[in-house]
Amino acid sequence: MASLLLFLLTCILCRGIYTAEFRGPDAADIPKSDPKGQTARSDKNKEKTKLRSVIPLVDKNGDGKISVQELAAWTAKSMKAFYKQEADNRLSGLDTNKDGKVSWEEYAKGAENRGAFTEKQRKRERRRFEHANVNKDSLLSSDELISMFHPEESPNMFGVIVEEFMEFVDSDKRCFLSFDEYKGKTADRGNTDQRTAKESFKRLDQDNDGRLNKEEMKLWLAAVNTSSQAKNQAQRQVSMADDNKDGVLSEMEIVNHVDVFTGGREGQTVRDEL
Ligand SMILES: [Ca+2]
Ligand SMILES: [Ca+2]
Ligand SMILES: [Ca+2]
Ligand SMILES: [Ca+2]
Repeated sequence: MASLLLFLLTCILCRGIYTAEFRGPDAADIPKSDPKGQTARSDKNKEKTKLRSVIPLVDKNGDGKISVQELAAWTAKSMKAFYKQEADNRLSGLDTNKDGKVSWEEYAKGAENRGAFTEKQRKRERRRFEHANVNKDSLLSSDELISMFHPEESPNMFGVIVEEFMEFVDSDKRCFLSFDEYKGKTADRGNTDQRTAKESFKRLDQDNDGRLNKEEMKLWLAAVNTSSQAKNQAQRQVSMADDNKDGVLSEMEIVNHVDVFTGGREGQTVRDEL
């Protein structure tokens, strides 16, 4: 369940961050509307102004249009900056001896302080810690710490996460994931219907033997990492806002579809595609 939770959290987090990054940090402070609807209108105008100010930063080749690639790169960059900031904050909380790194003892102490750190969890976290510690100095740097909380970002973590996941879902302990087991984990909250689950399962089942082996499960992880999600999201956003169907977005197309970039439903389908 922890890994599934991780997938869900990642998706939810991404939804929030993508839109927050594009909208700018203080939009949440603006009241939604007043009885005359004037505040709502001025909200929209503020969001449009912010969007306009971001466009030149996204438009890497400076041709005045935003391509899927430019949008995806911007989104991924924003997400990664957020992960880095998050890891720096966590590090300063965990690093009790102030050497700028997190030892296993410091990490475990932090988990204990948050409450209910069972022996099983300790074992699992320890295994993650070992894999995240790329340079094997027994300490996690801020960059290595990202792998603990966002293992989908680091291919060196895929093996251990698949192990964890299989411990939870491989009900018949055959080291393969059947469609029923997969469906049970992706469709159990009503967010993915049977048909979508079947399609995504088929995509992952590369050797077509009707079950997922560990290597195929790693593809699943690769599909939820920031770059993949950013690419999917950028494709959807461009197709939703590209009024003249030339495959890129002009400033006017972006501003005319402010909702596509500043909130609402975008990101909703990320998990459905897994
Ligand atoms: Ca461009
Ligand atoms: Ca330390
Ligand atoms: Ca297979
Ligand atoms: Ca266009």
